[in-house]
Amino acid sequence: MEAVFDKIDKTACDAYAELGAICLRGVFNDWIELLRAGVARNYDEPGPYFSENVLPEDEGSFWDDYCNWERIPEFHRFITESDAARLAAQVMRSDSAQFFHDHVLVKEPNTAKPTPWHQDAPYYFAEGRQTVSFWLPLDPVSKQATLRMVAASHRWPKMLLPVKWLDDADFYADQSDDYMALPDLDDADNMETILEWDMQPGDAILFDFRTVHGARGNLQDRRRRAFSMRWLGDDGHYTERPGRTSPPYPGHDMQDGQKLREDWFPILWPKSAME
Ligand SMILES: O=C(O)CCC(=O)C(=O)O
Repeated sequence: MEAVFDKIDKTACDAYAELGAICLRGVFNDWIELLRAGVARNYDEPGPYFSENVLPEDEGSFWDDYCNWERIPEFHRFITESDAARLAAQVMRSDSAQFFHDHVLVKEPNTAKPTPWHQDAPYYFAEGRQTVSFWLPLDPVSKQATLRMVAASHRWPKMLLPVKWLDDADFYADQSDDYMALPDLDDADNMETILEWDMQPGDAILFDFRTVHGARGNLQDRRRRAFSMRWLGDDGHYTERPGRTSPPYPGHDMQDGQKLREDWFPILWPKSAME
């Protein structure tokens, strides 16, 4: 299954709705240097949520940080001035695109630590039928190191139990029947299709908040820097989870079912919504 496009048209939207993930080629070529500079600044000036996901006794480094776009000018510029908001609205088949948050994920060379299979939705307090994350590699990535998607998993009947990346411990203390355990994706009986693409800087994977995804370690001899963005469409709203979400946004003061507050989560498409 290819699911590779160079623009968002009806076929790309249909593939996104059906598979929960597509790869877009070459859409952000002009922004890579700026984003690399932002990642370097993020490392030098970490935010309160900066975390290392490799245990001290293990080799390599897999760090991530999020919710920094308002203080890192390179991220702010990319999010507000690139085509991302328009592409997000188009692929979600939504009139609007509301920005949720940014996320930087860097795997240094020779880091065996995989990114566990997971869905983003159960970690978030934001949900809806119209959602999209963009994952932009800022270095070339082979299929061995790229982000991998389980096709059509956004339509699984229950969400996966969220886990902590450092040690796979349960993310919420109080688990309810709303969640299910991860099926064995290597079991031939499950017949899941894994979507994975060799990628170049400028390409992006677009995926639904409910699509199951993960990555192998980075055993390449180069870094694997990635910049992610999360967007919500017209039906995006706040939902209660059984504990502190990721990201947490303390003091957000939103109630179940409410649209996310626009002073923290701006609507960036249509452009007129910004005026
Ligand atoms: O970069 C990675 O390894 C994981 C990325 C991811 O899970 C995400 O962007 O939601």
